[in-house]
Amino acid sequence: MTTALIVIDVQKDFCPGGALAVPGGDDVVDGINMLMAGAEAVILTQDWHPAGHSSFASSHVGKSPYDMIDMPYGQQVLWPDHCIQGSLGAQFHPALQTDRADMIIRKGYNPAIDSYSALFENDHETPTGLDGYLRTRGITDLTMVGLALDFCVNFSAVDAAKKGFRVTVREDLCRAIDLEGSLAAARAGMQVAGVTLETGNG
Ligand code: VGL
Ligand code: ZN
Repeated sequence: MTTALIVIDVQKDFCPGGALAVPGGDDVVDGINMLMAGAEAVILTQDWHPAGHSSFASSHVGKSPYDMIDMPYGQQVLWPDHCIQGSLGAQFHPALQTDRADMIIRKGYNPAIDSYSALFENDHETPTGLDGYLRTRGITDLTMVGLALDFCVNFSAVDAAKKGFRVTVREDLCRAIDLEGSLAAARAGMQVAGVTLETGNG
């Protein structure tokens, strides 16, 4: 059994002052650094959108951030422009110990599809390649932390559990956006998928 720590989207744009700030997003950085220090394998994900990405409200006439839209792959929340490739906001939080990462996987680069999950784009079928990477390294167990608990952490945890990994989400090292009940729905969905939700010592 080998466990990897998956650090999801701890980027400037998801921290206070950023374009899509998650409340308390930067509070998790120190605890994640401590967890990384003792981890067997560390993978960072980085939300990485081209300008004009289809998940941005600004790409749709008459739409505002947090509106919903029907995409060919299902419903999609529209976001403020965020994590644009090469921008300052797409950088990792400056205090995150990125040197500990074995791999950094970028996602959301396809202009037509959003990608919350570290394993699949939002059509739930286009792979990012992370599943193969983990398997070829013999990784069986995943601990997930980061931003946002109800979007990218949630989608990543559920997809990984469906793929047969044993997944634990450390809720104390995540923060949520919580749009219209999205946090409660995410917790329920993760539990149904067999994800273990931990709050720290457990
Ligand atoms: C995320 C919304 C849009 C996340 C990424 O990291 O949870 N949320 N892009
Ligand atoms: Zn995004």
